[in-house]
Amino acid sequence: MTHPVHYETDGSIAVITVDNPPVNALGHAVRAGLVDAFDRFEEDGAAKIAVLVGAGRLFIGGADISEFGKPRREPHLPDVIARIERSTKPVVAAIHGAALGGGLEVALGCHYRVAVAGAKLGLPEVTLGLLPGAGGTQRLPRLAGMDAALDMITGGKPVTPEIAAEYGLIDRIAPDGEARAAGLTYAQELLAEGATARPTSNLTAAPATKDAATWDQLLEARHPGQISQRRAAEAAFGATALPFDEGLTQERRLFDTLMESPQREALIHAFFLEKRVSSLPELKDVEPRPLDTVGIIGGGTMGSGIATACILAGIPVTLVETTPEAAEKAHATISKNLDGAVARGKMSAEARARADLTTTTEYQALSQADLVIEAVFESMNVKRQVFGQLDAVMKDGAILATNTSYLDINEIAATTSRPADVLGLHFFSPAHVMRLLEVVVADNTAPDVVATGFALGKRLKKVAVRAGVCDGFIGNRILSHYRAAANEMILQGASPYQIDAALERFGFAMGPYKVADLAGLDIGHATRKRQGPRPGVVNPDWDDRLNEMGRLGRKTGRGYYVYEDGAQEDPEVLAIIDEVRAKHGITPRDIGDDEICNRYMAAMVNEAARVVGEGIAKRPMDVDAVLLFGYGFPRWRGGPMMYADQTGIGTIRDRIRTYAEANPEFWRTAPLIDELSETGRTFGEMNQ
Ligand code: 3H9
Repeated sequence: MTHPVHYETDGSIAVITVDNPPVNALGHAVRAGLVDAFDRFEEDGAAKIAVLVGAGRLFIGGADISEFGKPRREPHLPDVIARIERSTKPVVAAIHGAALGGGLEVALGCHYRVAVAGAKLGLPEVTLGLLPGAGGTQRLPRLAGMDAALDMITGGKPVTPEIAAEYGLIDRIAPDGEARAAGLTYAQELLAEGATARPTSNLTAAPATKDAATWDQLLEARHPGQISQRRAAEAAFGATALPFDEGLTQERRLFDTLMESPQREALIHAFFLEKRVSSLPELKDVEPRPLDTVGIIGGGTMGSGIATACILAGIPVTLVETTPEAAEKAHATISKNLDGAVARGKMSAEARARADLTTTTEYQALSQADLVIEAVFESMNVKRQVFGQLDAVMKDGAILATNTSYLDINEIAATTSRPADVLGLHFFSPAHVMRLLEVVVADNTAPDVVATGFALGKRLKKVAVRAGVCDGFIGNRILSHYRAAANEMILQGASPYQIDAALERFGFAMGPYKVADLAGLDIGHATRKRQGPRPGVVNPDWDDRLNEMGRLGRKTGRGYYVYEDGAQEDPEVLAIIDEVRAKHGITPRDIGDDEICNRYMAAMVNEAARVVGEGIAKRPMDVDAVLLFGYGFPRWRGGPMMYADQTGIGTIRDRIRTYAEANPEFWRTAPLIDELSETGRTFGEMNQ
């Protein structure tokens, strides 16, 4: 292996390059290499100034996250940065691409900073459940002042060179170009000026406008239940309250507390699974098919959203609708979505001008498409018809995909003469916004068709997860089960509002009844009718009543909530629920928030374990990804399987057994839960 830190000289300038692909992470060899390089610079009489650069596409992506949780090896990053800052000759950081986390902290330890236009500079540690632990909380405030530093440290979002320059975090911006050249130019100028070493730790931080207690309250309100943001602010306030060294000691202590926290474990799990779920061992050597043009059938919300997602990724789209009016309407919807993307800075005006969208009523227009995604009404008869027409017009080797959310894809595939070319691509609404894509593999789907599904996911910047065929695939199948557990709690005495509030406090973006209102109560109603009676599942008669009353949720202004000045609770709904309880002879009991969360999560984990046990999801992390990226599961809890591991699978099993006393048919433990509880293995171990 070549050494990941190079030292060379260019006249009187030492150029120190971090070369550790793919992101120049500060693993052990890099840290040791940096200390050696800066020792050498100190002793190199010919070198008067040093330029630190990163090889490849960025400066330094941060500490090596894969080392977290393993025994620490010297030199530690704070000591490496102290070594750089202690250099008696000036050091310039020349930043391109990104300087993130420990990468930015290294730059802060340098004496001068130049960033190439377009670079991202940030401290994203809080998004990993951590805080900047290599002096970032002490050096950034000394350069940028407390207000800007607190924003960056607790928000975790990177800033542009322009903003960084405004904050005083960098000294200059180099126009487009190479970091090395920008660093050399700046170093030459500094030499000519006779510039000297300029340790950031010698500076004094401009005080914060708001005090520490106010920041703490603000962060608790902004990130309820999460600890990293508050600890990060606490550390940063050391920059004005304490001498530099004591501030560093406090930072380290708080960093270590976070390193041990379950939230850190969950957030780093979420970071890695975003990439890992789409790497499937069985597809390692499989080449995807070409993917230059996409066809879409149906221009409703889903079809238009999928078309928008494809165009945003630069893929030409041909969309087929049944009538010219419908085709025109779809065209208008997609155009509006794209204009919105330009307004939000998600698409350039040039890319908007190049957007390649055709809407038509002719299936024949799809004859040369590489992939067609059907997004029509959820009826097997309609799908049969569509797939028959596609089979007739599409070229050999093209892929026929369905966006169905529950229909049997084997049955759909069987209606064509080419079942190997058929798969499910299940998008989530709005399809150009939601990150999740379930790639549903039917019995006869060819491996290169699956690989193309994942390739599409990558191009659309989605988190693509493999799922097998069953009613609801991974996500909607599990959802049906935990929704049933919530309905059981309503029947027993909880109100929908209490359930929503408890689960929102747990960390869900929205409680299940607000979600139901958003999706439309008619949708949930239709699903239940289709599924028919299920063992142990209570029929929510109140929901039938709300449907009959035309209370379909947000779209009608009323559902579980009344939508006037936000979502308001409604006594009428509670009265309907009371009537239902009375009809069943149920005396409501008090159900506390803990019980609500425990039951809901037990139902979710139990069904998820069945989904994994049956091979619908290949690995527990696939379930975590689906719930995190498609169902508003709190990222800092890492997904239901991570939650189960952290809670203890035996504890979840015991809870299920307790709930089973009243409803044994619904609360049967999944075989995998029994097996893991008995062997002491975890879901996490199954991911290895
Ligand atoms: C920190 O710094 C703590 C310090 O304050 C204190 C320490 C004492 N480590 O995203 P990509 C992998 S915390 C290890 O596709 P891009 C990634 O998993 C750290 N691995 O590239 C992927 O692996 P694979 C703070 C990492 O060009 C591969 O590299 N830093 C790390 O689209 C390529 O990644 C962050 O939070 C890492 N730090 O984007 C930055 N980073 O190929 C996190 C990436 O096997 N990283 N990998 O799937 C990022 O935001 C992006 O990766 C980055 C590059 C913008 C850097």
